[in-house]
Amino acid sequence: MSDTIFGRILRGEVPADFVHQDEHCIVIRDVNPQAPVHLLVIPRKPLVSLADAAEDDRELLGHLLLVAKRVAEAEGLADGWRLVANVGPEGGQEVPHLHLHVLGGRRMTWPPG
Ligand code: DGP
Repeated sequence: MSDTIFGRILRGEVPADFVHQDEHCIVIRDVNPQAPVHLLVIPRKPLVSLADAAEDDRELLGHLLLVAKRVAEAEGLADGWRLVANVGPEGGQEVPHLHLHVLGGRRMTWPPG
C-alpha cells in the first residue's frame, strides 16, 4: 500500500473522520475543507492518480463514482455537488494516491482556480 498520508489512513496508522468504508474504498472528511461538505473517496488500491488507472480498473472506478453519489446523497446534497479528481502537479494533486473530492453545501463557481 502506498506510503502517502492516505496509505497511512488506510492502514489505520493515522486517524480520520470516516463516513464510509467498504472492501474497495473509504470515504473521509477532508482535513482542510473547501466547502461545508468536503469528502474524499479513496480506493484501497494504491493507484497514483487517474493517469495510473488501466482497463482492469474499470469496475473499481465505477464503484468510486457510485460511492461518491451515495455519500453525497447521505450528506443531503440534494441541490447538487461537485466531483473533482486532481491529476498530477499541473492538476493540483498534492497526495499521490488516487482520490475523488466530493464538494457541496455551497454554490460552486466556474472556472475553478
Ligand atoms: P489533492 O490536492 O487533490 O491531492 O487533495 C489532497 C487533499 O487531501 C487535500 O484537500 C487535503 C487532504 N488531506 C491531506 N492530508 C490529510 C489528512 O491527513 N487527513 C485528511 N482527512 N485529509 C487530508
